[in-house]
Amino acid sequence: MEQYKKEHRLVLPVPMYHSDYNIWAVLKNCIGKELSKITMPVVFNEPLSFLQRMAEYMEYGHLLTIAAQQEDPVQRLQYVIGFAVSALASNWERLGKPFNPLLGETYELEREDFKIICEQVSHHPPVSAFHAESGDWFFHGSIHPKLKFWGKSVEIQPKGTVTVEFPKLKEAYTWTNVTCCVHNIIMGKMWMEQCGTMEIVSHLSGYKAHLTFKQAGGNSKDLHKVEGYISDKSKQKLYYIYGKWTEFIKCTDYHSYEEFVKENLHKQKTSDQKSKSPNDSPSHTSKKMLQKFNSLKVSSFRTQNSTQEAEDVDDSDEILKGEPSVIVEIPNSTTIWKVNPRPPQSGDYYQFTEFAMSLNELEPGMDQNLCPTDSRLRPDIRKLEQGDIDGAAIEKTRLEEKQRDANKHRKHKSAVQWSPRWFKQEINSYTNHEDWIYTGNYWERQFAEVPDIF
Ligand code: CLR
Repeated sequence: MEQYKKEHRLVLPVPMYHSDYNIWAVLKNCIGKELSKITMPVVFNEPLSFLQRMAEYMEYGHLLTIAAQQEDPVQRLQYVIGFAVSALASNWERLGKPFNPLLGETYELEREDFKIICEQVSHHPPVSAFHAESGDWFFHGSIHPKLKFWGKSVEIQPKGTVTVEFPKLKEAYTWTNVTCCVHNIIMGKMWMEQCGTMEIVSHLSGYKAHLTFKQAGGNSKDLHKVEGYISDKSKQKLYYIYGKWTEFIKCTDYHSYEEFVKENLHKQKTSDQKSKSPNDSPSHTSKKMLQKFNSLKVSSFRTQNSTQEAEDVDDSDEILKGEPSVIVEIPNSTTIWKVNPRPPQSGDYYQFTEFAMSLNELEPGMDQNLCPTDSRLRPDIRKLEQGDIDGAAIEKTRLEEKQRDANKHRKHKSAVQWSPRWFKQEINSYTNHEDWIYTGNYWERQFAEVPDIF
C-alpha cells in the first residue's frame, strides 16, 4: 500500500511573515463581543480557511477504520475515543486565525482512507458542515465556533455535535467538542488549552466515554491532560482513559487503575509521615493547589471586572509555572493514539502539521476538476500563503464586499433565496437536535450551477 501513497508538499511556498503588530490594538474595543463580527488584519491569519481547518479532524481518520474492524463494542469505543481526541491535536500552538469561510464556500479532500466534503452553510452565525466517509464509516457534523473575548483571553466554544456511524454494524456515536481557550492576548506568550468534558455516547450499546480535558490554571502540572473512563449501561466503570490531547491517549482496565491509585496513595502516606514540616507536606501543598484550582474555575472568564477573583485569573494567565509533569504508565495500558511529530520547519510555517501543509496545495490536474467554490481557489488565502500580505488584505476586503453585495441583492429583490448546495438542515436522529445533513452527490462533480463567490 505505502508505495502507492501520493506525495504531498511538506512546506508552504514561503515562510510566514513574523509581524510585531499588536493584537491588543485591535481587540481592546471588543471585550465581551462575539468575535466573528470583527474584521481582523490579515497578519493574524494563517493561510487556511476554517473549512480546511475542519478537515484537519481527519488526520487520524484511520482510527475509525480500525474501530470498524473491532468486534467488541468496548474496543470499538476505545478507538472512537482515540479519534475524537486526536482530532484536536493539530491545534497545539496553532495561534493564527483561519479565514472565515464565505457563504457557499466548499472544501473537499480525498485521501487513501477517506474523503471529506465541507460547506459553509450559514454566515451569521457562521456554521460549517462536513461529511466524511470511507467504506466502513461516516463521520459528519456541523461546527458553529462561538468566540468570546474576555480581556486577556479568548474563549472558543465549538457549538454543534459530531456523529460517527458504522452502517454495517448499525451503530453510531455522538459527542460535542470541548471549549478552547487562548491565553495572554494582551501580553506575554500566547498559549492555548482545551478544557471541559466530552461525553462520547454509543447509541446502540449504551456504552459511554466520559472524558475531562483539564484546565491548567497557573500550574503546568495538568497542562493538556485528558482523563476519563468508559462505563456501561449500568454506569459500571470498565476502562480508565488517560493522556494528553497534544501527545497520546492510553487505556487500561479500571481495576488496574484503582490498584495503581491505591499503591500510590500508600507510597505518598509513608512519605508524608517522614516529612517534618507539616506545611510542606505534599498533601498540604496539593490542598492549597486544589483551593487555587477551584477558585480559578469559579472566577475564570466570567468575572474579569470583579477585583479579587480577577487578580487570581491574571496570575495564572501570565505564565505557566513549572515543568509539565510526565505521565506515568499504568500497568496493562495500551496506546490507542499517538501524535505524529511536527515537521522540523513547522515554526516558520504557522506551526502547521505535515497534514496542514498539504491542505491548500493545488495538486496537478486539480484546477480542471475542482469545484469553483473550493477554498483552494480563494485568492486571499493563496496570496497570504505566497507571502503577499498586502495583496491578501486587498483580496480579503474584495471578497467580503462581494459577499455583502450578494446578500443585499437577495434581501431587496424577490430574488432566489440562497440555500446550501450539499447539506440540509434536519434533525439528527441520534441526538434529536437540529443538524446539517449531507444530501449526497458532491462526488459526482456536477458543478455547473454553483454560485460565483470568489
Ligand atoms: C478548536 C477545536 C474545535 C473547533 C475549533 C473552532 C474554532 C478554532 C479552534 C478550533 C482553534 C482555535 C482557533 C478557533 C478560531 C480562532 C482560534 C483557530 C479548531 C484562533 C487561535 C484565534 C486567534 C485569536 C486571535 C485573537 C488572534 O473543535
